[in-house]
Order: sequence, then structure tokens, then C-alpha cells
Amino acid sequence: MFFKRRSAKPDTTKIQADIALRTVKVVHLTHNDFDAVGADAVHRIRFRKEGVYTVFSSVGKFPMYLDIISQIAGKGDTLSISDLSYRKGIEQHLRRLKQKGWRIEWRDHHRWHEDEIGLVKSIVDHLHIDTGRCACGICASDLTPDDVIAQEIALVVCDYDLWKHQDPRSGVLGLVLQRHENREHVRDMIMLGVFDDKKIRSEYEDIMREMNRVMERTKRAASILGTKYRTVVAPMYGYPSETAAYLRKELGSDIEVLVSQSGKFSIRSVPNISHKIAREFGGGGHPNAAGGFFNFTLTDKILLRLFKKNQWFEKIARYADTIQK
Ligand SMILES: [Mn+2]
Repeated sequence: MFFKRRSAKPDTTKIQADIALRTVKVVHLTHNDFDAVGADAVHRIRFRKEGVYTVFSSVGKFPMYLDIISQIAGKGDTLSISDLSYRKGIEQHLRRLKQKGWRIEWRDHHRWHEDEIGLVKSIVDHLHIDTGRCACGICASDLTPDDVIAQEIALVVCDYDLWKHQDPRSGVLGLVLQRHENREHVRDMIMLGVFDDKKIRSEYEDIMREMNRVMERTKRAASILGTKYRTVVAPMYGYPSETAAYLRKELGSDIEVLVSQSGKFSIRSVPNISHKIAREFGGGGHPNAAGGFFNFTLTDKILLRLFKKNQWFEKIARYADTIQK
């Protein structure tokens, strides 16, 4: 039970074969959330003729996918990266991709250091970073500036991704896409300018019920820590963004950290320090939402499972307290 995997591993052998035998001209390597699905819809509108093969990747698997693709001949085709940010050492993969004949375009809205931008810019064909927009919005303005549907997709996605939540459609779709099996359906619908249908509705209602249970369970398991900041740390049972918002409302916290059984954590904060805290623990992200990784021992895993906390809870809360607003 302890070591049971929650999700099936992506079939990398199939992805490798699919790309090697592709008939399309564009490989789109992107993140796995609503922003990424929107960016993918925009790519498919722009490259309807050329054809797009999409790889949805977690932040953690990003370098592995780059490594896989860099072993395949590019033949002048385009590798378009979106909604994924710079990772230390990634330039080696990029150089190899160039040698293999790939055109590389990269669009992202995470925070990059100046030297990272300079380094990557010197290798890739196009780099566009804009922290003021969602990745889908950057893709839409770069690739489909005159397409009405693509612009509307970007509006809805940015509303969700940048936490504005003014458009009711964005909350529904963002939530429905927490189930990865809904990705293709949502993408194909929004490409047609359809943002709501029967399947989206029923998935939404089902997820809402499940999510309410998860949020309650997380609240019961939460530890309230920290001195300068009120930091809530809890095991991760799913729906990190929504659960963090719920904990903030219910427990009046400044920082929320949700820790999964593998040691991966996601962090949200009122002060603009999430990315700084995450960086200390092998991760990164945005000022108000980021993620990282605790190096769990077996004991850490057992304690988290049995007692809903371990040594890392105090560690991250203490580290957060050392950071200025
Ligand atoms: Mn994004």
C-alpha cells in the first residue's frame, strides 16, 4: 500500500515512436494544466495545415522529454515549448536539439533570471517571455493575432491562470482539466469556440463533489506553523490550487503548502515569496504559486502517511519566516 503509484506513468516509448514517425511539422511540448491546453488549442489553430503533435508534461518530466526528442532527427521541423520554464542545465538538451535539426520556439510566463534568458536566447530560434500574461496569451499574440477564437481562448485561460476569476467559464474549465483525461475533449471544443457542453458540465459537477471531500479532509490534517507568517502545511490529497484557497479562507493563513507522498509539494502565498521558498527546496515558480521537492526518507514517508506530518513541515515554515515580504 505504501508504495502504490497513484497515476499511471506516461508511455514514453510510444511518445518517442510517435515523434520519430511523425507526419506533422510541429511538436508542441507543454505543461499539463488549463494554460497548456489553451496554448495547445492555439497551436492547432495556427498550424492546422502543418499538423501538431502534443506532449503534455509535468514540470518534473520536462527535461526527460527534451532528452527524448533530442535523440530524434528534427528535419527542419519545429519544437514549440510553452508554459514550461528554464531549468538548470537545460541548455545542453537545447544544443543537441539544434544539432539534430530542430527549430526551437519557446513561450513562457514564469520568472526567468536575466542570464537564463540570455543563455537560452543564444541557442533557440525564438524566445518570448512575458510574466504579465498566461502562456496561452503569449502563444495567441505570437501565433494567431488575427484569429477571433484564439483570442477568446486566451482571454478565458488568462482569467483562470492569473487568478482573476472574473469569467465564470474559466473556473469550470480549469477544474474540469484537473482530470487529465478531459484534456483532449476540452481542447477540441475550445478550438471550435465552444466553452461549455454536456460532458464538461457533468465532469464539473462530479469533480466539485469529490473536491469538497478532499478539501475537508485536508483541513482536518493541516498543521498551522510559522511565526512571521501563518503557514499551513498539510498532506496533499488533490486539487492543490482550490484546496490552498479554501485553507486560506478557513484558517486565515498567509502561506499554504501541500505535500504529496513522494515529497513533491505545491505552495501558495499571499506575500510574493512562493518562488523564493520553492527555490530553496529544488523548485521554482511564481511569486504567489510555486512548487518544489523535499528529499523524503522512508521515515518521512511513513510519518506523513500515519501522522499527517514530518520534519519538512517545520523546515519549510521556518525557512519561509526568514524571507522578507
Ligand atoms: Mn501557465
